[in-house]
Amino acid sequence: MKKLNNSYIKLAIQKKGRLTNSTIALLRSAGLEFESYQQKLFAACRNFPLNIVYLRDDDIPDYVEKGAVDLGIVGENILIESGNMANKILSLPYGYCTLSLAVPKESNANKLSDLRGKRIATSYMTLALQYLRKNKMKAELIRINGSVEIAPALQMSDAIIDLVSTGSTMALNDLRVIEKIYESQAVLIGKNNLSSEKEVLIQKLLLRLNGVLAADNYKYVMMNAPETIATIIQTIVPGLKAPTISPLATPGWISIQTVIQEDVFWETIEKLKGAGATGILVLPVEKLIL
Ligand code: PRT
Ligand code: ZN
Repeated sequence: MKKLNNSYIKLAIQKKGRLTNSTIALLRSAGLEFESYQQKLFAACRNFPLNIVYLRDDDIPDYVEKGAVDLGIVGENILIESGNMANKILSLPYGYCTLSLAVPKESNANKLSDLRGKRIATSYMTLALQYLRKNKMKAELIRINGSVEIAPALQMSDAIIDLVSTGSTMALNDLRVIEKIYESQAVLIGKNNLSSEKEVLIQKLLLRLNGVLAADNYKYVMMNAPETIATIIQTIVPGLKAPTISPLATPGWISIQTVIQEDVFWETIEKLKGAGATGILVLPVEKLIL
């Protein structure tokens, strides 16, 4: 029987599913080199003391809590649903979805309280129960493990609670969302009370992951501007500390280099153009260590 090196940290990721590709892409862009073909159950990184273990997402929180692995990446909904005490360490920018309450299009129900005493099918019993309790609602929850969206058409239920990302599954099944219950995304989770050697390795891994995640939030920008507007430009793009400003060969003109946050990117570019900046050149940032 093959045993994993115990001095390495072990990270469980989804073997095959919605989080797999983004998780592997994130780990690779953090510089980790490992195999990821489908039949593999684990892979040792070639350039970091880390073993990657491929599991079903539902099993990951328990493996982490029991210490079989040190870290895991799952949907936050799965962590909460599992009810276990693994720690959330970092939110990751993928796996976005919303646990939602939906009814058949022709239903008269327009809010949760219209479903008093009715049947609601779901695979997410813990989150659904919390939601009913919080709203002091009595309804019958019916547990279904997959294809929940079919339950109303088969008269198994009057409503469903399920995850929605694009909304096309709901639309295809003639269902309409009436309430949003919980927003989820992928998260990195970890076991409590790890040895100090493992903590050191985890901090190193986090530095790499944070470097990639922070870089995704920024664009590197270079532009030219008349030096008379240098102060205005600095107020529009303060940069990480301050923008780099250097003179151009043309008298009275400067070149400015700085970073812009992705979520305010276009409005910042509009302000820069409005202020008089020209020749704006935008480059991706590969890593950013804050
Ligand atoms: O085999 P394994 O148990 O590992 O995988 P799984 O089939 O249980 O999970 P998987 O791969 O479907 O989802 C993994 C995680 O991705 C989930 O736990 C969520 O955190 C996250 N996620 C993001 C989603 C969705 N989006 C999503 N849309 N999980 C499921 N769905 C399903 C939803 O249940 C519904 O059936 O997709 C359908 C709706 O999608 P839209 O795009 O039509 O709205
Ligand atoms: Zn699953």
